[in-house]
Amino acid sequence: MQPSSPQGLVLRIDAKVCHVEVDGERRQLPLAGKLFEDKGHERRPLAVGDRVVLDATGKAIDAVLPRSSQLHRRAAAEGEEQAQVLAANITHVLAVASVREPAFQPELVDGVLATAARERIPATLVLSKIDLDEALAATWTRAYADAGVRVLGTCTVPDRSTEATLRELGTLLRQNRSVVVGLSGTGKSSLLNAVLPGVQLRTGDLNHIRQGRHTTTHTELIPLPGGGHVLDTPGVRNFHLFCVGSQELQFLFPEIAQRLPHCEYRSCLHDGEARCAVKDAVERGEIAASRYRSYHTMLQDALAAERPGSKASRQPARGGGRRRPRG
Ligand SMILES: Nc1nc2c(ncn2[C@@H]2O[C@H](COP(=O)(O)OP(=O)(O)OP(=O)(O)O)[C@@H](O)[C@H]2O)c(=O)[nH]1
Ligand SMILES: [Mg+2]
Ligand SMILES: [Zn+2]
Repeated sequence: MQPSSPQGLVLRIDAKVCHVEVDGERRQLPLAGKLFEDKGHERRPLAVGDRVVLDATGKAIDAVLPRSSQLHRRAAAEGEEQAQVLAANITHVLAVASVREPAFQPELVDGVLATAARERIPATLVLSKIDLDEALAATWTRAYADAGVRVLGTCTVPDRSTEATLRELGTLLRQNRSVVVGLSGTGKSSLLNAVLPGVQLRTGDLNHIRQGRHTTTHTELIPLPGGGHVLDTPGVRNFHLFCVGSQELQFLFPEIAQRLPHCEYRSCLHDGEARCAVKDAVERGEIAASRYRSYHTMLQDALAAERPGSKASRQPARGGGRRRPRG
């Protein structure tokens, strides 16, 4: 690589072209075949947020620079296990989940939070549409506060908007390069519009979303006027951890790992072992049942993947994969 090779920042990736910011100007560059040669277990050779080096012509991407962080999930692909990188070089993850419409999905939220924890990226749960059910919002807020997660309850409906939490969100966004992740229709784009002056993203109506159509169709990196960047993403339907060992998993759930010293067995996986402090804490309501269910589902997945000769981890976890927690 020549020291003078121009560098760029990936703002958006379409089917055949990649939008790259180079010296303050936006260029659309083809995805050169050579990038696919060494993409390892990743489904795509680069992600939004990547820094890239262009070739001498400035018209092709020559290389992707090492990432400081990435948010990735297990891709729903056939054959070999693959990771889908949703965003690269981010400093903050916003998991957006609405209280209702669509209903709160703990497994998805916990998948995002666990992935962020694994990458050591700070994360915040944005509990959106709290106007639709304040009691339920309070229940979820408590469950995640018990897990040591920062929760911001928000409403963006004019006249009912939660000004203090929206301000706090604005501050977080300006201080970070954040990625916003959640189900379609949870109000991700609405939040960015409400918080960031001058940002006018398209937002959807729920009928459209109920038919399975997303409003935001591309991940796009948006530079913010007061500093920071944010990546708005299309809704995801699930968020499965990519390759996590069964022993490692509990450390992605702080309230579970915290109890391990009180379990009878030092190698306790909190999966039915005798005298398990996690089981006791769940029974006493000190750990949210939904959090434990998420952990348990992910654990069965990890154990299945570790079995010799198993190509298992893409299959639904034993007993837990399709179960909907009662909340
Ligand atoms: N009641 C209520 N509705 C909201 C709130 N925020 C957003 N909505 C509505 O939720 C719907 C979806 O909002 P979007 O911002 O497009 O959702 P999104 O998460 O960006 O959806 P995708 O781009 O498809 O992933 C719209 O009809 C919004 O008006 C809120 O705080 N309260
Ligand atoms: Mg959107
Ligand atoms: Zn235990």
